[in-house]
Amino acid sequence: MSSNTANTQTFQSRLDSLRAKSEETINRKNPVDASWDNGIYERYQYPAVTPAHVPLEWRYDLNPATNPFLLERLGINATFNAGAIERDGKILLCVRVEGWDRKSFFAMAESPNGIEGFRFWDKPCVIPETSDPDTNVYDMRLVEHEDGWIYGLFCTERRDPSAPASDQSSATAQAGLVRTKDFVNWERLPDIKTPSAQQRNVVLHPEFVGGKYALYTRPQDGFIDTGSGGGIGWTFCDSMEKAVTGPEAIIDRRAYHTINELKNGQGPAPIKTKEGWLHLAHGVRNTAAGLRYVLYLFLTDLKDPAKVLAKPSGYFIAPEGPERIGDVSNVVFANGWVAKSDGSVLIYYASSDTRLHVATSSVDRLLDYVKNTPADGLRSAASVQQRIALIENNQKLK
Ligand code: M1P
Repeated sequence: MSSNTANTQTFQSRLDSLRAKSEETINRKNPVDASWDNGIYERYQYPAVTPAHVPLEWRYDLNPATNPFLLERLGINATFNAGAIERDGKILLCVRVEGWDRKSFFAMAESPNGIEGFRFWDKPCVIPETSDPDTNVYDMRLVEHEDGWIYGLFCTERRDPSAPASDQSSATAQAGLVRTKDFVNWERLPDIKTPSAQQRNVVLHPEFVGGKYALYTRPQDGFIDTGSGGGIGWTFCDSMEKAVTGPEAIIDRRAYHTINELKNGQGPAPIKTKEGWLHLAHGVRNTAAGLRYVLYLFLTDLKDPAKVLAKPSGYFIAPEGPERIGDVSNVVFANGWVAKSDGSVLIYYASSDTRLHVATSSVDRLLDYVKNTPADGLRSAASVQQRIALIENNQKLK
């Protein structure tokens, strides 16, 4: 047998095995994780989208003449922080895909039920650049606005132009903007301008408020530290084609010794319910082991989405078990969820900047959780009193 024949056989059998593994991952059933039961939401046994879901055609040169060893030339490091939307009964995700080269890009993946079977479309999204090219783009929030467009708001990151040549890590973050009707053709609009030095986690409210576009922002002085930025901001602009916002009012303020003492950010656009706008956000605190990112919920007024009506103490989702470990450990982050017409809610959260999970709940359960869970007492003594009230009420049931 010539060495060429041997190579061809190895190539074909490896390719068959890679294809079989890829299909196995995509077609894997994803049962509820029975070991998890807090009544608020279900977790699932497997992540919904992993690097192994990314098509082989995106990673390997499949031509035996140019890649005889079938090397993975353009590997995928992570699939996480996805925007989400329902279309024709299917769930579409705009996934943050990160290559081995550290660059993130967006790619659409779809599933018939939003729990399993996520398959990427043929090619990643092509996002046009502005005259000031993005170095990195990530964390798209998909918002179907009442003006008829689907907007994608994302973070555009560039090197800090004021950094000396010796500093190759200082960056600036701003809110990039695209719109689409089909998730294939993306029209790039100018970056959103706000009064703040930097922005991340900017989200469009799905309805006009007082005839204007309304935005959740996250004012920040620097790339990592929010500095004087006090929390989740709220602002308006007249147009999305040249979005220049007014001042940012802080609607959900950071507070000492809480889950969001260091920073926070709006997750996806809020869900409209009969009792108010339901918000999913992330909060960050400092620990001896580094930053810890968790998710929390709050409810705002239907007529005035900037007015907080209820906010439970503590976190809603925190990293559990293997979710705790990854590229940036001890992180959960969410920028996509879907409220279905049957009242169920699909929540897409990523763990440790590495892979994407789904959790499920319902609008009714989430509203109950948000309205009836005690607010943060902000002191140990107040927390003890909350627990004693709970215990004494339960004792009366005996
Ligand atoms: O690494 C954790 C997260 O860090 C950033 O979030 P924030 O802007 O709140 O600090 C984002 O880069 C996010 O993508 C990432 O998951």
